[in-house]
Amino acid sequence: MTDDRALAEIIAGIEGYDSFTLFSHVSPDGDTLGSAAAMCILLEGMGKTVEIVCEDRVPHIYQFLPGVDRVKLPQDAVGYECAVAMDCADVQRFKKGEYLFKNARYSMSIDHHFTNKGYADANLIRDTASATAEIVYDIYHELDKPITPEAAVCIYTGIVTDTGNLTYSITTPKSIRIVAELLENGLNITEVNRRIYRTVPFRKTRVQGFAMSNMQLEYNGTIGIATLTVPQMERFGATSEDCEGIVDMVRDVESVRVAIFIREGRDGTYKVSMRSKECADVGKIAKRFGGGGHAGAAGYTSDRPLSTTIAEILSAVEAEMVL
Ligand SMILES: [Mn+2]
Repeated sequence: MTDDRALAEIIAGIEGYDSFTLFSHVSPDGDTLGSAAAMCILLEGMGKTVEIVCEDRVPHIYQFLPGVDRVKLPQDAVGYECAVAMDCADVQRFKKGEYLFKNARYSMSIDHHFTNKGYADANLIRDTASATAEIVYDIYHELDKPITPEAAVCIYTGIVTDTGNLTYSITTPKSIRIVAELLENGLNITEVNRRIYRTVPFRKTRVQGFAMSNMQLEYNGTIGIATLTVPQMERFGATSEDCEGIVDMVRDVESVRVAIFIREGRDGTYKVSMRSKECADVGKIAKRFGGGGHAGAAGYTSDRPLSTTIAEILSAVEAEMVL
């Protein structure tokens, strides 16, 4: 199906139904929440009834997004006529909300993950978009609806969080043009950036400092590895959300080509996150261990002891690295 045809189907779905359940994925990020919130503003502006559903609670840093205080857990949702998945590459991303999605009269998927196979009745998948929020921006234009100041904050948040503040390779001239247009319409980027990047809980700064000072370098400094156990996190009163970004700090060390961060979960398993500077396909490695992701960023869950998990991932990365 052509992209024009897919967009036309999405527009027909928006115009044809009166009530919508929007889905953000498990472990919600700025794009899945920003694009769902922007979509919610658009639909409500058209007089529709809308709810947003997510398996997990909205992380502290995204609670400033307009409307996300209304995000419901799947068990609290009504389940409206039309289900719309925002930034969800597959149905596993809904977790418990999957039955709601499948029971809707009509379903749509709006996404930019190239792995999205089109599981809905209508699928608008653009892997050239830096963020799903960029596609929502296009939907506003297609419907000729003005982007309200609230919607601008949501779209901007989706784009900047998925592009590493407009610096990752997925950033396109179009991403920056959209941001420029939002700025022309009065978006306060200083304020939004302060909320996303410069409003850090003290416990987060402390637990990240702890993880960094215990970081190890392996294989001539080309692999960086940081770990955190539950007791270590408890020392700082830190949650899993406070550990976001540690793997990126490991990646940023000059000699590091592949970064690994291993965090113990409450259930005793270990969450392994990886980043690669184009010298090993970490998505391939993660897949071998039952996880997923891209060549540059991927992860999986290990139910082996910590020492075994470290040994396994180090040898897998070493075997995969091309320096
Ligand atoms: Mn995204």
